[in-house]
Amino acid sequence: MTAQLFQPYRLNDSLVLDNHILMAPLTRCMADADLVPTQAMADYYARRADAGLIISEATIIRPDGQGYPNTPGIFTQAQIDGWRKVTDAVHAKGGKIFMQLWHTGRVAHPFFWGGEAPIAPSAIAVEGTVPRMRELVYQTPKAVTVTEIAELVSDYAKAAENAIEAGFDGVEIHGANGYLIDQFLHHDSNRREDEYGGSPENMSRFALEVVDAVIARIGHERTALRLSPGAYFNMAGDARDREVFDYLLAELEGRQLAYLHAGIFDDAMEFDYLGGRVSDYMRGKYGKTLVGVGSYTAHSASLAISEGRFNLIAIGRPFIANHDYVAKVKAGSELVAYSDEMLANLY
Ligand code: FNR
Ligand code: 8K6
Repeated sequence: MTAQLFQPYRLNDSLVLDNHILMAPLTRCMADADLVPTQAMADYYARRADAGLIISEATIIRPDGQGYPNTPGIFTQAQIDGWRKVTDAVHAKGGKIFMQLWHTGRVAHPFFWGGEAPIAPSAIAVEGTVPRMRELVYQTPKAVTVTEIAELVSDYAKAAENAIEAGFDGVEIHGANGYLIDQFLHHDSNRREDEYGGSPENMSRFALEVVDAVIARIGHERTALRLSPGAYFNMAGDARDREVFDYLLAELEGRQLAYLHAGIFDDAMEFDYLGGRVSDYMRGKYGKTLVGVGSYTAHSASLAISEGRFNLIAIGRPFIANHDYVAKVKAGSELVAYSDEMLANLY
């Protein structure tokens, strides 16, 4: 039943994956104090090199993008060199790896970089406190100016260039899960009245500028994007968000990305304003390579792929619990169940 998962998949002329299973991006908060990847991280990723493609944990493009402790960066030479050890280790075992590029926007906390307020499309705070550091209350962000938006776009492109210098096979722009790019795409967090807010075209502008700047720097074959049309994390949904994503997905269809990736924890969740599941909504609007995700097993993913609901599957938590996930599924052996305590170490 799962045999087709182990067939190669052609993303484009320059990238053919050995199988249909991607390791989902998973924040582990294990970089060193300078946000440099460690040898333990290189070993952790190398143990998972038989995934068709590894997507790295979200990696911040600049200091004010940080929202959690010890998340790695890609804006200093030491970080580039640290990531080079990771990509060399993965490539030595025949694997492929993309870097996920991240700015957390209003979910950032100045505690981490010693600044004043975080930045976001509009001055609207997310409620609550930073996970694992509950003493840090989220602050009201400062609305970015148009000049600052242009700097952000150029910082994403520079981060993509740095990722290629560090040996990555490509990048996945993190446009999902309520972080900066997603904050422009939802009415809950974007109340702007300039050319970056108010209409589907304006609300999609920042996401498309980032995508186009990254494509211009490293090529469309090496550029991917993750999106969360369904608001579920750090974000409230709004029925008007639907037309923003309708517009954005139509624009993306013409851009020859390596792939488009859904951002959701459980794809059984249904969203009224999307008419059902996130993956089904995205499939309806986007005909090119789509990566499904969210509480799938190899069996349920295989079924979904055979039904044409998406093309590739990303696996998250089971890959934390089983470094040999691909080999185990292939052999039909039993998987270790994931539990949150496993986040304490990098095995
Ligand atoms: C995540 N997820 C996530 N997503 C993302 O885009 N960037 C990230 O850095 C992270 N980090 C992260 C850490 C941890 C501990 C978890 C559990 C999840 C979401 C992840 O990529 C995936 O979408 C979900 O875990 C759902 O897939 P599974 O776990 O059901 O296969
Ligand atoms: C310090 C931890 C850094 C975590 C980074 C982001 C991923 C957190 C995953 C925790 C699970 C959150 C689940 C939210 C699902 C909401 C479903 C309605």
